[in-house]
Amino acid sequence: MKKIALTLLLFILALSCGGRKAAKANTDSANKVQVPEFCADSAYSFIKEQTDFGPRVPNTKAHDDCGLWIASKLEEYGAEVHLQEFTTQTFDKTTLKCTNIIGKINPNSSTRIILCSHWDSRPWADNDPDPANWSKPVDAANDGASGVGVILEIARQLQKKAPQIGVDCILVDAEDWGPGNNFQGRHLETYWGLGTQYWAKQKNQTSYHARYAILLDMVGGKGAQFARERYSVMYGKNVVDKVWDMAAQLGFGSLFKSKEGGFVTDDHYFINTIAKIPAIDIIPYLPNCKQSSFGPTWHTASDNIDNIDKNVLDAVGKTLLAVIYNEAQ
Ligand code: AHN
Ligand code: ZN
Repeated sequence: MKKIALTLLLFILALSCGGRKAAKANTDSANKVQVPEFCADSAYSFIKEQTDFGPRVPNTKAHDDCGLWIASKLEEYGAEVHLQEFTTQTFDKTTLKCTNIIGKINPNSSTRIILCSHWDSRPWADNDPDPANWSKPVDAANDGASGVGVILEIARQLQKKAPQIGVDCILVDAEDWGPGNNFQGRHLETYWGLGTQYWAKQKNQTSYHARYAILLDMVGGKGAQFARERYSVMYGKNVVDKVWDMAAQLGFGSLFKSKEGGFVTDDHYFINTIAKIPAIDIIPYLPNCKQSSFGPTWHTASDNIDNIDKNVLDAVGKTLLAVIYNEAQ
């Protein structure tokens, strides 16, 4: 019975993506950019597979099991996988056993770009309207799994059609164990992005370099809109222009707004300041949303699979693949 259900699911997936060429957004004859193949159903199923493990909070079995699953998917799609294990201390003096998962596509190419996302879940839904949820971990379908899901689907597509450049998928751990609203002490940037800080310091011991990095953070929420985040503009304006121009050319200008957003302390901040690689952040900016400018489900119990929108995944995935295929050696 289970096997039949799985076969049926794969069949539906094949029907929904495989057959038709993705040319819908490209009917304008003046538009010379080819819309790459990207299957939002597949990205969605990668998100669901992560949330099915349970919240991926560091120091839990769900976290460790999901990390191995992510690594196995990158391997399946032909990437050279490195697990960077480390321990780190949080603002509340918890010691975490963590892993950054690195998947290198075209490992021998000297010209490289980075796609980055955190894969851990926040341990507390401390922005939930109901205080009963403040101590519960977050499913993190959007704030964690969405970026990983889009990157895994990009890796799957790159195996079918190789890019000219190398692509490093860097899935960082321990981004989201930062202090919440009720924290009494001073809020430091370094409380966030612990996995990225570790990766960037290690990187500085090597000769590794990348042309630029693109961080995907909460790229699947219903009603998402992406503005030009300010640290991204400050450190990587040409990369922001490249990505936002491509989105507009593909017909996704209603999601990728040309206005400026706020300054966000996120993984890209440490790639810029420690690793010195220009890094931008694709992150929602909804200044009129009363729960959070990151969207209504941010750090709440509602950040689950029901609030993921395939159209948002589709826009982000196609835009990034088009940027990657456009990049020359
Ligand atoms: C702060 O709230 C300081 N930074 C947001 C970074 C973040 C948390 N991204 C996802 N969750
Ligand atoms: Zn978060």
